[in-house]
Amino acid sequence: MESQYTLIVLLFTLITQVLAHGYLKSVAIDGTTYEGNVPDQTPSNSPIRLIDSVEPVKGASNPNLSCGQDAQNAALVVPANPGSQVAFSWASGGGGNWPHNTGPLMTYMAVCDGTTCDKFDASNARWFKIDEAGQKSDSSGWVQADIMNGQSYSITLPSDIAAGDYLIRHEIIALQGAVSVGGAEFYPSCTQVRVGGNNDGAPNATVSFPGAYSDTDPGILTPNVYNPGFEYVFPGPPIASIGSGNGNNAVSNSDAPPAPSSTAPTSSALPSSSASISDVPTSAPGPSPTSASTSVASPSSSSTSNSGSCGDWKSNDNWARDTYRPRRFVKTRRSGLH
Ligand SMILES: [Cu+2]
Repeated sequence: MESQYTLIVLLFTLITQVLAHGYLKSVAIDGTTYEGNVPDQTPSNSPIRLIDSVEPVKGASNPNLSCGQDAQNAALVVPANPGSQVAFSWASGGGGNWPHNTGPLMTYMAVCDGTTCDKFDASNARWFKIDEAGQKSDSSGWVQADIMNGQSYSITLPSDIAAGDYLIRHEIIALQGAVSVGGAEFYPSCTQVRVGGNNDGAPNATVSFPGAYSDTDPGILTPNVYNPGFEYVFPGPPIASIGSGNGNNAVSNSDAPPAPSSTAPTSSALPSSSASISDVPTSAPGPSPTSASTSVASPSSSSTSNSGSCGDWKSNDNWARDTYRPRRFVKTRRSGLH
């Protein structure tokens, strides 16, 4: 009898731990949606590389930091263009909304050098950052909280990028456990695209994964993340500048130590309007708050108490949100996310 009870408790704990993590569920490029694969299931045709677990990647030197947990090459390389809109939709391991609300979203690209992306080994990739989103400029919380509320996150591919096959590495870092070294949760994803056009733009610098982050970076070890006035410093390189003058030499001139983005020449290269949160296309208008500040207030305040480890459901009220959440917020959105 007692052992049965123990088993039930154990199973329940395992289930809620899985629910408390997540993965990239789908990608939409200029309005065409490509479903990803449920982690550890038989892969179907997708441009999103299949990972084998919804658990986070831990540790900045983890080889899985490139494309996620034991990521397999995907079957499809899907069309995109310079300036394409790419929208990323995340889900929890249980299929509900993404369960975390604190930490950055960052997006990188890498040329699939010498081959097509369905055959490219991501450990050789030379990555350049094209977007980053952290705290909202109006101090209403993190952009990641909007993902938890069921929204997708959109970026614009660089308008002058050269034609060819690329991996798009879109990543969420969840910081609720990042009060100690190694506590940050990395959720990398890789999507295989073929950029058309006849531009010749290349990035001014590239980095490797692992390599671009350190476990003690101020954006990865964040003991003060829930303190009032906390200002986030993005890890990794600054957003790359893409120019035809950079040429291919710049691409191979890689592995320079990443500069902290606070000291780097950052935002001039990035049109600040290029990134936006948008509603999940399938969501229906509901009786939800239409003001962004109102609807963000509740997730960000719940995050304050959500400082335990991700899998600890007792300190994480999000598991219930995953399981029972009956609706999605639809909200009017303005620019100025950076
Ligand atoms: Cu998690």
